[in-house]
Amino acid sequence: MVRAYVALGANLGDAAVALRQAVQAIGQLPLTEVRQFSSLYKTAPLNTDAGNESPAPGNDYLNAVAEVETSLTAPDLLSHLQQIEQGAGRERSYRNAPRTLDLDLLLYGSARMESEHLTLPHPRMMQRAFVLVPLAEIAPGLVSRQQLESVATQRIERVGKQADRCN
Ligand code: A4P
Ligand code: MG
Repeated sequence: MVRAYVALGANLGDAAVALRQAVQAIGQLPLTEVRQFSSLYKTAPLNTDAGNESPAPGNDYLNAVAEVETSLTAPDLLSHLQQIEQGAGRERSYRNAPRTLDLDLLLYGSARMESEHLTLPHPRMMQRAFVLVPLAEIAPGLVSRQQLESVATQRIERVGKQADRCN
């Protein structure tokens, strides 16, 4: 089993319901268990183009991070996550478009890889409070104080605590 971290985000429709349904769906994937699910966080929309996260127009997002243990390979896990996105009615209209559900694979054990479809660790995770704050909540050893300070200007507010164990 490999420990992996998945970022969840939504800013269309009932985002809280979308995130809760998504973590349930992740827990039902083959060879996969959800170990922890962070609080939900209300976050200011960021334009994530060019690796330079800046404020963007649009609704606030809800974001969270889940810790899973899986025996799926990283590409298989990503492909299952994309199927869950599709099931939530996501249309890939354009980059950074508002979305009913976005699932990004942040970390897969200590794997490092860069392929057409999958880069690990997720290349922009360290620039995003909406990833680092919920990740630090459930895996404090993975995020340093300096990393949190570097995203401290990005607006983020905790809105709901989840049960620690979801399986
Ligand atoms: N891909 C490569 N590596 C990965 C990985 N580690 N995890 C590829 C997930 N996907 C990975 O993703 C584009 C392609 O990245 C996929 O084909 C996949 O094979 P996508 O989900 O289709 O498109 P996207 O979500 O529009 O792009 P991306 O890069 O995931 O967008 P971002 O960078 O995640 O930004 N503001 C707030 N506050 N909260 C948010 O959640 N999210 C975004 C989306 C923008 N602003 C936000 C938030
Ligand atoms: Mg994505």
